[in-house]
Amino acid sequence: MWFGVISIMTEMIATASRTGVFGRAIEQGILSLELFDPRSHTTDRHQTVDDRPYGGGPGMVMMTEPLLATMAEARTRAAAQGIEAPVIYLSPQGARLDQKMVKEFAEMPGLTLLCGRYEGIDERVVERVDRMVSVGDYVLSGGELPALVVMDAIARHLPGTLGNSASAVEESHLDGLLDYPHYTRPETAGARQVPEVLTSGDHAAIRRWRLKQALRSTWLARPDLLTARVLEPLERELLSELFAEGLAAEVD
Ligand code: 4HQ
Repeated sequence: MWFGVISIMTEMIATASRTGVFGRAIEQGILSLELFDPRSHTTDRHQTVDDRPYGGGPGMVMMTEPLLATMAEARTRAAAQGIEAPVIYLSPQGARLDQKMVKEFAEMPGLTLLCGRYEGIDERVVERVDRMVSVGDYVLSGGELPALVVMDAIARHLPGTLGNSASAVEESHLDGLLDYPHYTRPETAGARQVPEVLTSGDHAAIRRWRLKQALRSTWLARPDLLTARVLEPLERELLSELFAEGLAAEVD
């Protein structure tokens, strides 16, 4: 998959993209990333990309010309590789990113992520983007972190990445639920023991325990996720058990 990122802070994207699942996906050629800086589409000595808002008020607004020229450059670069990469503007006014959207994006050949700074971008550029995506209801100082969030979540879904092979299969029956608790060595840490079932070697029992724990933490932290979900008979049974136990964490 091809990612183009339009940003006046390309170093932020470049640095993060060298690490973790993302960095490895690039090394393996599963992902390619191209950075586009609107400052390279300015003509003045100070490489100005922002100006004062019409109507007054605080802060600055990113100007149309450098952004539109950069979008054209990104489109040309993608097209040269036979890729169509719709432009997504990261904004709190966008549709909230969720796992369904991530999976949809992961099916696409490319995406161009447009990162704003200051108070945002001129509305005439907003009119030219294909979609707007938000990573949550809070205000950040730029779209770079949201762009990294979007790309990281997508990267895990691309065939061949670490996130894909192992967890994708497993995740299918836990989709839409919060994660179950994880343990590693030592078996005893302080006074706390690893739940016995996990060292039993009984894989069916482990699967059942994990599903039950996932249902428990989802019910406690995000009940809205459960009401949005069609529950399997086993899931109903495990939830009933949990309620009967008063949602206790462990029944040793
Ligand atoms: N931004 N989800 C960029 C955000 C944001 C979010 C604020 C985006 C500032 C210029 N983006 N503007 N939340 O807070 O995507």
